[in-house]
Amino acid sequence: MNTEYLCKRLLCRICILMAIVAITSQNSYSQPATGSAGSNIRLNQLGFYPQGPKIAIVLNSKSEEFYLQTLDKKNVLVGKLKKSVRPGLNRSFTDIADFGIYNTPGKYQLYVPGSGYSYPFEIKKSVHHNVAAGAIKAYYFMRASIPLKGKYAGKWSRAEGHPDTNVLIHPSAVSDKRPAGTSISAPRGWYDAGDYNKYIVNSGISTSTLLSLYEDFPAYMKTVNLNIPESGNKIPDVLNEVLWNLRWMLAMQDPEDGGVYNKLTNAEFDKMEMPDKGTQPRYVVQKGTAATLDFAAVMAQASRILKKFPKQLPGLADSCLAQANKAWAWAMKNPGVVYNQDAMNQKFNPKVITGGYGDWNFKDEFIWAASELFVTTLNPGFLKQVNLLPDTNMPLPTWSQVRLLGYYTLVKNSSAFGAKAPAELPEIKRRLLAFADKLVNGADETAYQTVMTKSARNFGWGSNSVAANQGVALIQAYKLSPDKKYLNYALANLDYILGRNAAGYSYVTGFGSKTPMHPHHRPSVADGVVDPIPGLLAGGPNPGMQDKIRVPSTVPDEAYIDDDRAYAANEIAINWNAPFAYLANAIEALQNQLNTSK
Ligand code: 9MR
Repeated sequence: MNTEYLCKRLLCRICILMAIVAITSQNSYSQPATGSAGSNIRLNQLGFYPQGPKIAIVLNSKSEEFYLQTLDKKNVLVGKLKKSVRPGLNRSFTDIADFGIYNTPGKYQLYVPGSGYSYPFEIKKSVHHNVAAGAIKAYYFMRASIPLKGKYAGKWSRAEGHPDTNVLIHPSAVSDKRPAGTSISAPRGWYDAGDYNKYIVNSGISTSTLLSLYEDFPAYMKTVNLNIPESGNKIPDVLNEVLWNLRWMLAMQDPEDGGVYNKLTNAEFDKMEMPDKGTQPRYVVQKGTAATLDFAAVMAQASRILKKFPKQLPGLADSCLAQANKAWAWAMKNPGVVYNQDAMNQKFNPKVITGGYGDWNFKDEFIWAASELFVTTLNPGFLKQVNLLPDTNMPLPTWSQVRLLGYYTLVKNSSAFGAKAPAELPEIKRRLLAFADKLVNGADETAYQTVMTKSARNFGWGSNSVAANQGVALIQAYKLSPDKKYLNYALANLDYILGRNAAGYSYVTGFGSKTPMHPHHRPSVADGVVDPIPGLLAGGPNPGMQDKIRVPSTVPDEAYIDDDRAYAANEIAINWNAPFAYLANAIEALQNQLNTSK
């Protein structure tokens, strides 16, 4: 920061302070007629931390000023709107209302003459606590093989679906000991998304992201109570929830050879009906290298985390590590087994047309699994078998690209390595910070002042998970090098998800003033309850329209529709909720730390 910039900031703050004094002494202020709520003022619909940044975006403003008001319209601050440096993805400039200087807790709204009022929001400590917990509780609602009781599920209680105790070995998955038609038991797990199938590749990144949330913020996560059946059993609830999926995953390994089946699935998607109505035969389908390595990574990570609970979970950490080792050994022997659903369907019946999660490149899965196994065992042999730096790319994590999950794990656990630290470690740390710098660079020039809105390329299928995963990457950088810019831009992406965006939605069901009411999610559609299951992150803007449902605008960040047929923009999924849950809880944990360290 240069001195000129600092002086300008100081001057601006003094102006705003003077305005606060003038207005609070004046108290009631004459108002033009009420505008339409929320229409042109985009902000985090839940609110802001007292000491944190506070930004709203005003579209098509005719005013140069904004007013921060109590809900009975008393002004507490007037500020100058500032034009965005660059236009948005729709080519229009926005106006930015920065009221970060105001830090008195309470309930407020923004008013912009000619534009109207924002949704009401709060300034308070722990402002994201409930949505952060809700994002994890959402997994309880996604559980297979258990009835959801009213005590935990409220008006969304429902019967058990998919017991999965009689699962057939699909012809693509036979082995000597498990010929076609053999039945195995693989109950529990989370439904993947709007559908009722369970996919190992997608479970891998989702389960690991929630495990990392606990691993990175154990003290805070011990305080998050989810009111689930296991609550109070002396295991933190986030881990209780993870265990529901982990125990299913453990059953997806062929004990004979260590290979892991890609998925447990129907041949065809269920209808838009409640889970207990879905009674088609269930299959485990073909083993594959991606599934097996993702499994190895998750089990290795789970092993070192669950080891801390020997009394509550006797033997489980050891079983996880044993199964991780077996999976690793299978993958070393079978390093290139692709899951190509179309090719499989040429050869076997029944044809399986549920989600593919097909991946053709396993370099990243090898890096991730080797990193987790190394960190858990401190046996450098695992890392020697992979190339940790195959190129200079730093790809944001997705279900098909997990390299950075390995880097995060190596970096955050590096103090335990001693002489066993891999030679690549300093370079990986350097790249992680360079990646974070690249993310934040120029975000302040965008129309929404976020990393997410820098590029149209961020807006594909599940775009909201891109915003969340960018936030996770920034939190990793912040843990490595506590520069506030990383934390603030992580928070800005959370603001994006919760309403500071072009479509004007808080994209999380049940949290915010304008939220998805019709997600592509079978229970939410079929349960007869008006409100969808809460805590679910909608996929988000995606101009691709792979579902053929026309979105109201093809401008990338506007391409969203709240329609339950629109699975390419309005489905929900475990791999989208997980980085969101990580981001929201991490921000809460870090804000608490900032408060207590004062
Ligand atoms: O999230 C997946 C996305 O990256 C793919 O482009 C898309 C098409 O293959 O599939 C998405 O995953 C879906 C999965 O295949 C089945 N369950 C629902 C998932 C979310 O839409």
